[in-house]
Amino acid sequence: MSELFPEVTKPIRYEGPKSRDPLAFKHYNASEKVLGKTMAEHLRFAVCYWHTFKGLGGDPFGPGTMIRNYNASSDPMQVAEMTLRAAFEFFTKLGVGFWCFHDRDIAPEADTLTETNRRLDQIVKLARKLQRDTGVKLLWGTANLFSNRRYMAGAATNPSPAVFAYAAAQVKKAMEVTKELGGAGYVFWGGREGYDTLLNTNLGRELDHLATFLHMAVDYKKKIGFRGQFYIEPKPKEPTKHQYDFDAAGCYAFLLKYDLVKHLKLNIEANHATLATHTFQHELEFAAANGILGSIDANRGDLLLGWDTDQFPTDLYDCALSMYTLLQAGGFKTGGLNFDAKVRRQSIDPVDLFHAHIGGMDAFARGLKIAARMLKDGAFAKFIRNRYKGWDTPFGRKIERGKATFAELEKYTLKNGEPRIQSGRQEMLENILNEYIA
Ligand code: XLS
Ligand code: NI
Ligand code: NI
Repeated sequence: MSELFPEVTKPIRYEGPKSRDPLAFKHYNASEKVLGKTMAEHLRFAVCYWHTFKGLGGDPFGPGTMIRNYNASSDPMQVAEMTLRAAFEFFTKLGVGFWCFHDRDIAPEADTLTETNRRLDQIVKLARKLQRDTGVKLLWGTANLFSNRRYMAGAATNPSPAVFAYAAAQVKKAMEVTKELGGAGYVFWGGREGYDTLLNTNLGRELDHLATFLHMAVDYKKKIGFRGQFYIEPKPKEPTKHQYDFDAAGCYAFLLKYDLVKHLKLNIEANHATLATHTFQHELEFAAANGILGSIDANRGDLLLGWDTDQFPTDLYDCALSMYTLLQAGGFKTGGLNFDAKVRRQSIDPVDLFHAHIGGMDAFARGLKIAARMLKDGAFAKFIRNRYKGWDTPFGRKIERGKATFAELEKYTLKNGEPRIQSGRQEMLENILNEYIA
């Protein structure tokens, strides 16, 4: 097979902000240090397999528009192999350190589980070799528990224990291959874990089943000695009307209730935050505040469309504010920035995949640099510290420690009268933020 990306003859290089070459980085300079770490170490970019190589531009109104040379065979396993080779050509030319996949993205499902697993093993063997040859690593693996018709009513939350069992078998295998490929993590995204109508749903029972499923995965992780981090990926809806992993707060409550919080962190996706009517930064901030910030699916939605459009991230405010929260939380440990994003239906050329990823990587590199400057200057941190300074007085501390009573606070108020209030200065702070973005 010829190369998939002949128009990209050499790896994408950093040329600096003055470059006008659309196939060069203007801001992402992998080895440049920011706050003591290289950009590559901070950002840990990953390319996702499903959109980038399996997505062909189809939408509910029409099939795919993109013709790729790695699909030019009637043998599905040959296609799988050619796709994997094309993917590693892409990772290497782009210069990313990581990739992510679903089991069914890399090897097509067969008629029986035995044959499906055999196919997966065959492709995983090649993936191992290509990883070794290129140095590209696996950020996380996952199982597709939503495409096959058997999962139409959910996987772990299916009304049938036989479907639950099938899903368990699939996840067992997906965890094994993730381990074999040295994956730094494993993601649970509940594609159809939710409901379309409560008229046919036992919500409480389904939630219990989901927790049982995750506990079994935790046990199996121990059993096989897989040391990667488990993540759960919040999303409020789509494909179901209501997903159980609705948002960061909903996931946290679920993990707490079922004693899973020490086993799973969150994989926060920007577009899912939008669908949950939160900002991307809010979701990250909530996860960070509760010690469950794990990894990021980097993309963006379209506020006018209202579904998971999975566009490439280009919004500098989002990139800067998300990096600001991430840096304050200590950065990624096992996680990274996975581009869970797809090029638009009209972007039919293979080179469009480069433009998309270069733009996303540059946007986050700028976000990182902006966030680092905001942190160094400490303008927002100082403002926030000052805003809460009453809590640093003996009076505030006593309340924070839980040592004060309502009666005492009533006494304090009767004595001191009306509290002095302060401006929130939102507009001033927004103006300061704009100065950093510029
Ligand atoms: C879909 C999800 C999916 C997960 C992986 O909306 O974002 O792509 O990241 O299963
Ligand atoms: Ni995602
Ligand atoms: Ni998504």
